[in-house]
Formats: sequence, structure tokens, C-alpha cells
Amino acid sequence: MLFILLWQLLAVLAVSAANPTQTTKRNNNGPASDFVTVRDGQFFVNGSSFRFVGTNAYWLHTLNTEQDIDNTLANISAAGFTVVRTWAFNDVETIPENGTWFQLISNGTLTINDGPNGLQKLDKVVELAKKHGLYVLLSLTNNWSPIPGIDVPAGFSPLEIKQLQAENRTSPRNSLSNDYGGMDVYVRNFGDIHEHDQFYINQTIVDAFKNYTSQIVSRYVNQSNVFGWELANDPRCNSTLPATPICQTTTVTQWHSDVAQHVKSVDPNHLVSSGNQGYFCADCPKLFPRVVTPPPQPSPAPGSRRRRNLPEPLSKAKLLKERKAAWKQERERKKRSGEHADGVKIRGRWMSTKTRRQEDLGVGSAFDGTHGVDSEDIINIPQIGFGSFQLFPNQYQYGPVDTSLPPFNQTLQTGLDWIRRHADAARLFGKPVSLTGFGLVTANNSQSYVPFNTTVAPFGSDQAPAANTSQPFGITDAERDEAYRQWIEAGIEGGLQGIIQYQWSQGNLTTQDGSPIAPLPDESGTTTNQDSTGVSPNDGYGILGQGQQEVIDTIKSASQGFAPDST
Ligand SMILES: *[C@@H]1O[C@H](CO)[C@@H](O)[C@H](O)[C@H]1NC(C)=O
Ligand SMILES: *[C@@H]1O[C@H](CO)[C@@H](O)[C@H](O)[C@H]1NC(C)=O
Ligand SMILES: *[C@@H]1O[C@H](CO)[C@@H](O)[C@H](O)[C@H]1NC(C)=O
Ligand SMILES: *[C@@H]1O[C@H](CO)[C@@H](O)[C@H](O)[C@H]1NC(C)=O
Ligand SMILES: *[C@@H]1O[C@H](CO)[C@@H](O)[C@H](O)[C@H]1NC(C)=O
Ligand SMILES: *[C@@H]1O[C@H](CO)[C@@H](O)[C@H](O)[C@H]1NC(C)=O
Ligand SMILES: *[C@@H]1O[C@H](CO)[C@@H](O)[C@H](O)[C@H]1NC(C)=O
Ligand SMILES: *[C@@H]1O[C@H](CO)[C@@H](O)[C@H](O)[C@H]1NC(C)=O
Ligand SMILES: *[C@@H]1O[C@H](CO)[C@@H](O)[C@H](O)[C@H]1NC(C)=O
Ligand SMILES: *[C@@H]1O[C@H](CO)[C@@H](O)[C@H](O)[C@H]1NC(C)=O
Ligand SMILES: CC(=O)N[C@H]1CO[C@H](CO)[C@@H](O)[C@@H]1O
Ligand SMILES: CC(=O)N[C@H]1CO[C@H](CO)[C@@H](O)[C@@H]1O
Repeated sequence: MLFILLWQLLAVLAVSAANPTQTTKRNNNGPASDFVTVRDGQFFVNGSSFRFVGTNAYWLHTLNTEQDIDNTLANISAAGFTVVRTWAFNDVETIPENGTWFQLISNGTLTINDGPNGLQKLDKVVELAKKHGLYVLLSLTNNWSPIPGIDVPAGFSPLEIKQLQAENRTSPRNSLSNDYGGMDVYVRNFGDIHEHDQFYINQTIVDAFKNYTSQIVSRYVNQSNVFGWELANDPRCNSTLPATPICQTTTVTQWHSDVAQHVKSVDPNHLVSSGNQGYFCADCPKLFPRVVTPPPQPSPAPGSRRRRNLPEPLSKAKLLKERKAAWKQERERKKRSGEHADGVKIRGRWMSTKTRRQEDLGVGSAFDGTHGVDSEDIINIPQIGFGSFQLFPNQYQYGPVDTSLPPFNQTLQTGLDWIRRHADAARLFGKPVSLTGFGLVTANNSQSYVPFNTTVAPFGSDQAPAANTSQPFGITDAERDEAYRQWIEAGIEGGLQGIIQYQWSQGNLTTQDGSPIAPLPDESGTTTNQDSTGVSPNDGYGILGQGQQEVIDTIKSASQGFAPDST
């Protein structure tokens, strides 16, 4: 009943037209704060609207010298990026001999390291980013922290897991984005139930995480070049540790509401966002079914594009209708090209299929709440300042694929659809939305590819692409650049306010044992050359030597629409 009323209300609102060009033009009448603020679906800094392209560099605080951090940020700034998304957490279960760590989580207690190899490293990142005119978007934890080298075997004690972790490490600590601690480290060290969603529901763990956020957030409360706080990278019900059957979208939404209020109470100066992957849950119960009033509609500037209606709200019915239409189109295409229009080939013979097929398939895991995330419910939490989503087609499914297209075009198209849906959600709910990470693994980079959910590459250098990747794997550099170009242009056209590439690579870095910029073993595999320089981690999305300049050029040219004076 509530849903029907909401639907009707949205339908009424949809009649009042939104002007998309408002979101692609600079607005100079915003709040004068030098902190990033939000109004009318846009970001503002110093009175002007602020749209950005950025890059990810989760490893910044692990670099071994201040000069390395400085050089890296200088290079990022020179490449035209204005925002860097990075990790503001580094949880360990035992104090490492070398390398950076921020928080020891052990035996049910938390200990913060604010020494030179602790939070002072993060201080440097924030300070040097400011020097180079960069904003930092800081993530407070991660959904993913698998034990390097092993899947978590059922029935292992936390101590046994720690021992296995030490034995099975395959790359230096902090090399992978999922090797900085995170939710599962809290879960393994508190309580007796080692299931991922305890992070969201066990009050002791929730309080422990709030303690951590208090320390970090209060430390940078006055730093205006902190773009905002991201509560977690890719929060969802499951991780390497499984979820309990009671975990659902409202569990994750409730946690966001609780922690976002907490962060805002400690730091009212900065925006808070989720960091989620952007999954939808069509027709699901909402904790925050508010309808945000659409921004006021100034008359379109001369020569600007036509007004567009507000998008229709997402629903199962809408998704199924779209899918049916696509299926019908495909059937007609097959008819025209002489292929069998309706049916499947079983043991060499064509069998007819039921036309109900599309309904039977459901709306798919990106839209049905499978992952325990309802990004529309989360964006409507009052303390959430802006929406976020990610796009990693090598790892996750974002929607149905049009199988009539070649594999690369399927990936490209699914990405475009995903971006447009989030741009629609932004316009519908009146908050800015940012794509906080996107990337494609190229053939040239495939040997380095390690998915976020694992600690080892799924295949060796001389093996065929992993059998479990349903998306095309190992595209050419040119295809990557073409997809990035089209995705960025679709994002800008749709009204996204920020787009962040994954991920930056840096060379000429100082090496140190026990850090991700470790010296390479020599021929004998034992001694090390401390004078050698190293390269930032590559999880398959690193671009140094993999077309870095081409990627930068593509992003620069595709993001012209974000330039201050463009209309
Ligand atoms: C905003 O204004 C402050 C103070 O004048 C200045 O330091 C800062 O660079 C400005 N930021 C932007 C993005 O213009
Ligand atoms: C945690 O407890 C174990 C066993 O009592 C002990 O060996 C270990 O030193 C403790 N760790 C910390 C960091 O206190
Ligand atoms: C939550 O964790 C605490 C601390 O480890 C534990 O004592 C408690 O039993 C857990 N609560 C529930 C409901 O599982
Ligand atoms: C969190 O902080 C509060 C207040 O400082 C303290 O009482 C509590 O023990 C802390 N919890 C943990 C798990 O460290
Ligand atoms: C932030 O600024 C306020 C007001 O000037 C001040 O009271 C507070 O100590 C500052 N906090 C930090 C961490 O610098
Ligand atoms: C993550 O990886 C583990 C171990 O391979 C697997 O059991 C789990 O289903 C994966 N979870 C997700 C959400 O992919
Ligand atoms: C999530 O975890 C549950 C329970 O462990 C499992 O049944 C389910 O398949 C998982 N879902 C995904 C999407 O990994
Ligand atoms: C696939 O995408 C490429 C690059 O945009 C384009 O040139 C090509 O025509 C597309 N192919 C199909 C069948 O759509
Ligand atoms: C490499 O780093 C060193 C020390 O930080 C610096 O002096 C040198 O100019 C750098 N070289 C390049 C090519 O960036
Ligand atoms: C720590 O660094 C020192 C000096 O570089 C090195 O000798 C030692 O092996 C490192 N320890 C670890 C565990 O990496
Ligand atoms: C050195 C090593 O391989 N240690 C352990 C890695 O993890 C597996 C379990 O997956 C253990 O069997 C190994 O002993
Ligand atoms: C990765 C990258 O762009 N590195 C550059 C950083 O800046 C120095 C000095 O200008 C260049 O030499 C590097 O190539």
C-alpha cells in the first residue's frame, strides 16, 4: 500500500520536468564554504559547483617515504585528476615488523597507532594532497579481507586462521586492496559467531567500528580537502566469511543510517557516503522511502539541451517490461536474419520455449537484493550526502547481457546501462551521485589480475582465462579506452557529478621489506637490492606500462563536459 502511494507520488513528480543541463553547467550561486557541500543534486566548493574526475590509489599511506607520496600526488594532479579515493584504514591482528598499520584488532580490544608508521602517514597523504590541489575521498573500512592464500575453512579458530594467514601469504601485506583488514577482521576478533553480517548487527562490533571512525574522523574534521567519508568499500551481506540467513538489505541500510549519524555527530563539516557497489532492490521494503523534492527548475539557458522528464522509478514491473521489449527485439532480429526465432537447440533439434521465459528469469542479482544492498534506500538516508556506485564487469554482473552482441560490446553496453540507471537515480532522489571506481582488465594486464574477493590470481600466466569469469576477459588496450570514453561520456550526459577511475600506478618508489613496495628478490631468490626502485601494486587494473598515458588522455578528453566553462 505504502509502495503504491509512493509510486503515485513519484509519477506526479515526474510530470514536473528536470533540466539536465543544469547539472552540466557551472553554478556560481552555491554555499560559500571551502568544504565540499551539496545542494540541488550538485557538489559545491567556495560557492561554485564542483564536478570531478578522480583516480583510486588505496595504497598511498603505505608508501615508504614522504617524497614518494608527494611525487605520486604531484603526478596525479598533473594528469588532471582532482579527487583521489584512498583507504583510511589498515587493520592488523598482530603488529607487523615493518610497514604501515593504523589499528590493532586483537583479543577483543582495539589499539590505534598514531606513530610515524601509523596515522601520521595518513596525515601526510591529506596534507600533501592539499599541496597539490587534490581532494581525498577517505574509505573507513572494507567489505573484503580474505585470508591470503586460503579460503576460510569451516571450524578454524581465529588463532589457527592467523597462523595460516602468515604461512600462506603470497604477496607482501597491503599489496591488494583487500589486504588492509576490514569488516571480517572485526568479526574474527569479536564474539563467537564468525559470520560477516555480525559486523552490521553485533552491538559490540558496531561500537568498535564507531570507535575507529571517531578517531579518524575527528582527526581531519577541519581539513577542507577531505572530500568526504565513505563508510565502507563495497558493503554487502556476504564476504569471504558467509552471511547469516537473516541478513537482508534493511540490515545493511540500518547500519548505514546508524554509522552515518555517528560520523556526522563527530564531524559535521564533511559529506558522508556509502561506498556501495550500487545494487538495487526493486520493490523491496524501504527504511527510508522518502521522496526528495526535485531541485528548483530554472528555465533552460539559450542553446541548451531540451528538458527531460524525471525518470520513472525503478520497479520489477518496469525492469521486466524493458527485458520483454529487448527480448522481442532480439526475436525479430533473429527472424529477419533467418535464425530460429523462438527456441533452443537440444541434441541438435530446435525445441520451442515458453514465451514466459523472461519473467521466469527474474530481475537479476543486481536488481533483486541478492547482495543485501539497496542503493536507493541508502541514498535516501538523511545523513548520506551523495550516492556512489562502482563498475567492475570482470568481477560482477550488473544486469542482463544482450547475447546478440559480441562479448566486448556486451560489457560496454551493460556498463552504459548501469551508469544511466545510477544517473537516473541521482535525478530522481535529488542527490549527487559519483561513480567511485570503474575498470576493465586488459589481456596485457591479465597476469596481474586478482579479484577483490581472493588473494591469488585465478590463473597462471600461461593458462587460459579463468573459467569462472562470465564477462569477456582480456580485452585490448584500445577496447578498454573505448569503453572508458563511452562510459565517462554517458556519465556526464546523464548528470553524474563525479567519476573515479580504478586505479592509479606509480613508478620510481622507494622499496622496503614488509611494505607493498618490496625489493625484488635477486636471481638466487634470497638477497635483495635495497637501492632498487619499485612500482605501486597492480591487481590487474594498474596502468603503468599498460597504456597509462592513453588512459589519462582518454579520461581527459572524455571529461571535457566537466570543464568549468562548458555549457
Ligand atoms: C576554496 O577557497 C579556499 C580559501 O580561499 C582555497 O584555499 C581553496 O583552494 C578553494 N578551493 C577551490 C576548489 O577553489
Ligand atoms: C592475545 O591473547 C593471546 C593469548 O592470550 C596472547 O598470546 C597475545 O599476546 C594477545 N595479543 C595481544 C595483542 O594482546
Ligand atoms: C557480540 O560480540 C560480543 C563481543 O565479542 C559477544 O560477547 C556477544 O555475545 C555478541 N553478541 C551476539 C548477540 O552475538
Ligand atoms: C570504544 O570506546 C568506548 C569509549 O571510549 C570504550 O568504553 C569502549 O571500550 C571502546 N570499545 C572498544 C571495543 O574498544
Ligand atoms: C577544529 O577546529 C575547531 C574550531 O576551531 C577546534 O576547536 C578543534 O580543536 C579543531 N580540531 C582539530 C582536530 O584540529
Ligand atoms: C568470496 O569467496 C569465497 C571463497 O572463494 C566464496 O565462498 C564466496 O561465495 C565469495 N563471495 C562472494 C560474494 O563472491
Ligand atoms: C551469501 O551467503 C549465503 C549464506 O552463506 C549463501 O547462501 C548465498 O549464496 C550467498 N550469496 C552470494 C550472492 O554470495
Ligand atoms: C562494438 O563496439 C565497437 C566499439 O564501440 C563498435 O565499433 C562496434 O561497431 C560494435 N559492434 C557491434 C556489433 O555493436
Ligand atoms: C625518482 O625519485 C627520486 C627521489 O624521490 C627523484 O629525485 C627523481 O627525480 C625521481 N625520478 C623520476 C623520473 O621521477
Ligand atoms: C624489516 O625490514 C628490515 C630492514 O629492511 C629487514 O631486514 C627485515 O627482514 C624486514 N622484516 C620483514 C618481516 O619484512
Ligand atoms: C604453507 C602453506 O601452504 N600453509 C597452508 C596454506 O593453507 C592450506 C589450507 O588451505 C594449508 O593446508 C596449508 O598448510
Ligand atoms: C607515473 C607518472 O606519471 N610518473 C611521472 C611523475 O612525474 C615525473 C616527473 O615529472 C615523471 O618523470 C614521471 O614519469
